[in-house]
Amino acid sequence: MQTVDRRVFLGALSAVALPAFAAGKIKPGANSALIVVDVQNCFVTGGTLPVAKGEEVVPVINKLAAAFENIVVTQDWHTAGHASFASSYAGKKPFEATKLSYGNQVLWPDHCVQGTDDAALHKDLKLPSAQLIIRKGYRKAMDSYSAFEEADHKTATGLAGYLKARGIKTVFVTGLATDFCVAWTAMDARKLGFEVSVIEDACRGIDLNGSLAAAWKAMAAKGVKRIQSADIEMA
Ligand code: VGL
Ligand code: ZN
Repeated sequence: MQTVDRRVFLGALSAVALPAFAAGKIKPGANSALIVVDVQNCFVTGGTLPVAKGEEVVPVINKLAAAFENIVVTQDWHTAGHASFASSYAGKKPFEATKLSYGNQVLWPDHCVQGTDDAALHKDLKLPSAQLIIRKGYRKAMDSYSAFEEADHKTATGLAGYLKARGIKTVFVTGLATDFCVAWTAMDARKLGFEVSVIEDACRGIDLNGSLAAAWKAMAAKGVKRIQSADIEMA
């Protein structure tokens, strides 16, 4: 008799435990925004600065979009002859670094030049409800990995003001590349007072000299949460 009682008890317990687990998922509300960073042709296979498996983020982000009322998209948007291009300096090669007036700058292949197909959003990215596209890195002399502040850490893009004016308190960052534009965007968002999660499987990294592990460590130190797309409750 005792055994039977215990089974009944365990059955009742799991019946309440299951819905409780589902309710533990994150449900983004009106004060949350999804930020989709640089999902552009330049950063996927066939682009000028391809991130390994960069295109794999597209279906993950498309699916996540249904859970968000507010979506912001960013585009890396450089001039020709941009200060972040190795080709702008005699004797410099892509992936080397240099010092510019605002600090250290990794030099990249020419990429995401304004108005080119390379700079266009990935054709399979389906974000019809996105409300803002913010372009960055458009000043010839200054880069901007972050969607919030240019590389001098002073010049605002206006994104923080936009989000705050609309009552956004929490941002979920996705896109390319985890260790550059995603990480800088996430860390600046923290600095500007937002709650921040990076959705890991909705991002891919460049990983230049250990930059991917370093970025996760730096983000954790700033209070950026590392979550998975499965942690978000789909509407
Ligand atoms: C990015 C390097 C250069 C990025 C942009 O989107 O992460 N990385 N420009
Ligand atoms: Zn760039």
